[in-house]
Amino acid sequence: MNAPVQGPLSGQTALVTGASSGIGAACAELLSAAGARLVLTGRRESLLEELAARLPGPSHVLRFDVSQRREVEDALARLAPPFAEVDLLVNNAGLGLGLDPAHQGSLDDWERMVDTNCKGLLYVTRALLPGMVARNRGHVVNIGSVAATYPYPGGNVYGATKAFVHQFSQNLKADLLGTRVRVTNIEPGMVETEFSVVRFKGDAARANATYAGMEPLTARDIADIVVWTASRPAHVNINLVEVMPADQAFGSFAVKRR
Ligand code: NDP
Ligand code: 8X3
Repeated sequence: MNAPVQGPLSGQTALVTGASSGIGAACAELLSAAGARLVLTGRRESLLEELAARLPGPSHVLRFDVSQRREVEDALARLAPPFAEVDLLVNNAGLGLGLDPAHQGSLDDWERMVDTNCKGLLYVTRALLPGMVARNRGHVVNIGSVAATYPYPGGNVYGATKAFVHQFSQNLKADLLGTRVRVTNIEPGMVETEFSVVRFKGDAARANATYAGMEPLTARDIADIVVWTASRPAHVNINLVEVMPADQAFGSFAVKRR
């Protein structure tokens, strides 16, 4: 195993869900460079092993599907020292599926988004939070989305799952008052990752078109923010960070004229 790296997060253990690609992988890289030991989770174990091999510091791979409650509980219960005491949980695993209007949307897709983005985040959080409270030390960083606040056609259930993340983050903060456990919700706009390939079910041309002619955020831009929030002094809680590319903004209200 790699030797620990000296940095602002030295001695801390960070668990990242969805570390096999995109924002999660970038978080793992920057958190490792900042000194944290990493628990890398996701379903694609081979990608997690490749990531572990290129991290500068120590890490442990844990394969589980966040949407499967027993899998989550069993996997996290197997964590052994020095990885068992998680200081920083990055709830990043998530997905959007489709952009169909609600009356044509796939219920299967909707269920998967709810099971992953909402229930999965709850399973992991509920499993790790008691330890953080008992140690009176910890930080939950949720990856929400601008879609939580700003609706767009076809965003229906994806946006609603991220609104859930937004509200749950704030309610967590309320429950954790009096403890030294922090809660942060980071809400990005367009970030070029595998997100759109997943949303359009492998249609690479449609995914690429999403970012054509503009400069999206990178996964590293979001990981930078995660490391920044995690390395603030223990008495500072960054509640919410909303971030967009300079090339993205809000639309006006749509009006149907007859
Ligand atoms: P990617 O598709 O690149 O990464 C998604 C990650 O989530 C993968 O590592 C995947 O791992 C993991 N994941 C998905 N489903 C599950 C599951 N059931 N169990 C465990 N892990 C799962 O996309 P991003 O990096 O862009 O997405 C990360 C987060 O950022 C998501 O929550 C997304 O909603 C959010 N976000 C993304 C934006 C963007 O524009 N890209 C903007 C705003 C928010 P594996 O397949 O190995 O399980
Ligand atoms: C992903 C960004 O704008 O496609 O959360 O909803 S967006």
